[in-house]
Amino acid sequence: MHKILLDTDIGKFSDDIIALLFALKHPQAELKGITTVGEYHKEGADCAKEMVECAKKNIPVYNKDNAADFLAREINSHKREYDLVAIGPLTNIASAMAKEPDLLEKVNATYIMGGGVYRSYDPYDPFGNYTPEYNFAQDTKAAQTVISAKGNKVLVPLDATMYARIKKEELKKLRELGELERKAYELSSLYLFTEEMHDALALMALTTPEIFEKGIKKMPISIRDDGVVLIKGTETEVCLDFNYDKFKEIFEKVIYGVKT
Ligand SMILES: [Ca+2]
Repeated sequence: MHKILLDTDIGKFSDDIIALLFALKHPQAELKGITTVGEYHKEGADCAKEMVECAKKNIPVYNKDNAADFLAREINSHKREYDLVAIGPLTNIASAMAKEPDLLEKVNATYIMGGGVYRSYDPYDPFGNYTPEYNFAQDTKAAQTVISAKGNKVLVPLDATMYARIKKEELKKLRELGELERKAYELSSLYLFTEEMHDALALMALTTPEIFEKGIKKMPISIRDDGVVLIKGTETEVCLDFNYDKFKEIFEKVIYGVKT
């Protein structure tokens, strides 16, 4: 069983909601805490609480104001028991590291959705500019702190996540399933919807790394002051490529299936 701490900017993006649904439904995943980050961290915490309630689980939810304390305390008292999955800007993780500098060495691994290695720009830039990926660009200092830290880190960048597409039309299926799935669909429609399941793919790097058949590479990584990923620096495992059919199969099984 994977014991997971999920740090998410769920208050802005729908793919975080689908990722949370994935974590709640995955038979080998046990969510031990959710922390929210980013500009909409308060709305995000409310949204996560609604999902947790619908799933009839008892999972603590903290927002940016108290996330660092929770993460530092929880990880410190469960050394090497947890995996940390960060699917938003890395503000909370860096703040927790300010309290516990060797935080990332006290988890099994830290999974990070962020950046782009060979594709270092955000395809959603409204002006069509080649700007760096959102999570890293939002808090570059935090991203630099996390990426340069010791500990096992697995980066899931845009190079892979841009191809983890699920059509919005297809997700309408969620309305016909249980209460939790319906809630996930309703909440998704309140937020910026992306067909790329960036964040669910980051969770799959933990739960089913075999889908990255060719793609997990140890690379030296650092982050430039504007958020661009450089291929020099601290050793990080990077998921560059995955098998789409396997991704889709797992996505459907977990998201539309019944948790056993
Ligand atoms: Ca996110």
